[in-house]
Amino acid sequence: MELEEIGVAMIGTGFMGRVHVEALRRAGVRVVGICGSSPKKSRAAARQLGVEKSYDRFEQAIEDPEVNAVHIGTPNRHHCEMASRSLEAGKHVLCEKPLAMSSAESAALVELSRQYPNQATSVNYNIRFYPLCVEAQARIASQELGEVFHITGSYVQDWLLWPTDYNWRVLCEEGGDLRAIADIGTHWLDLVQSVTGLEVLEVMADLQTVHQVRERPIGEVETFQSGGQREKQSESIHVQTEDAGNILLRFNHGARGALNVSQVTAGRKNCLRFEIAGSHNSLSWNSESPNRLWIGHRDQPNQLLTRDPALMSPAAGRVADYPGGHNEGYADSFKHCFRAFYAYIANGDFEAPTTFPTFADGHREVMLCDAVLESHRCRKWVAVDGPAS
Ligand code: SOE
Repeated sequence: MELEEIGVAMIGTGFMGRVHVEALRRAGVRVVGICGSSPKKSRAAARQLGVEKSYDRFEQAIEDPEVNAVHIGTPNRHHCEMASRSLEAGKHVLCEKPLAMSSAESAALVELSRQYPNQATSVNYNIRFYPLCVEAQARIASQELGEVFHITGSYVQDWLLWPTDYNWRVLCEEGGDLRAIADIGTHWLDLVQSVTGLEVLEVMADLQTVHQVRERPIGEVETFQSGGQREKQSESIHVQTEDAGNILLRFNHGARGALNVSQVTAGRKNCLRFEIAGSHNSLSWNSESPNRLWIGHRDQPNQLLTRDPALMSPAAGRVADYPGGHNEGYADSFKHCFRAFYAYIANGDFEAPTTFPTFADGHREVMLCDAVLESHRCRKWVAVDGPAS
């Protein structure tokens, strides 16, 4: 199947709906229709984004013969059912993270996807596709760092800093028992495992709910929305999900790590940082200045590599579309993730190795979340269940 023949239905009209539609088009993939939580929202999104069809109901999207693939960008509680029904309807599926509300659900999705070997499935860990993250991966694979000793870092944001900040993600019924860890912590965990090739085996977690009561505006609130919503009428709600957490990590091959996650760190808008210390060099990267990779040396001056296809490995060059000095960032990482997914579908060899995060990776992240929650509750080290992906 040619890339231009592939049609996509986008489910979800919030922040992710907009980002996916734009990135799909930049990847050369046609968006056939969009579906929101009400016919009115579907119509409004189709109009704003210039999408041909608006679906009144999810069923219309998966029954549409023009649709080959479904993108799911809804609150987490819908992921499992929508992904299952899309697979059963014969569609390829790309789902937002976390893949499901529980590891029972994500395991069932992996199992179901095996019954449809000619349909591709992916979970959107887009950060893997920043060029300098691929560069870090290539340098580690070529042994430039030597043995990896430890991996530290954080993923911090401030959009839920105030008790008047609210979004569906704070409710466990909508997003799952874990919030900050599942929403952004799993991005970091997926990224460092993909960059280093190591796997997290055990975790020791301490979670923190800063605001046990939040003010929920009457009406709807978008991710990252602020300001106006505080003037709206609101009601107090009890919050059980965590605003922040610290996790000690044990990887295979003896590597150790530590991760700090927070959605209440003033001034950090959307900041993922990692530092990887190896026996020869270290590497450090920050998503808020994504076009620079710091390379640390013991016996010579440190280096700062600016993203430039001419100066990076071929693998990193493949996910950099612009010359050095022409910054690429967040939106481009989605484009490259989707490009990898649709190149695989267009190629039609569903036994070929995948170059994008799969449902198995998504399931592994949900199992990591289970271990984090158990560790926090029991105040002890917990092994991550099941085989690594
Ligand atoms: C909200 O925390 C959020 O939109 C995440 O859900 C995304 O995965 C991340 O890219 C930005 O922040």
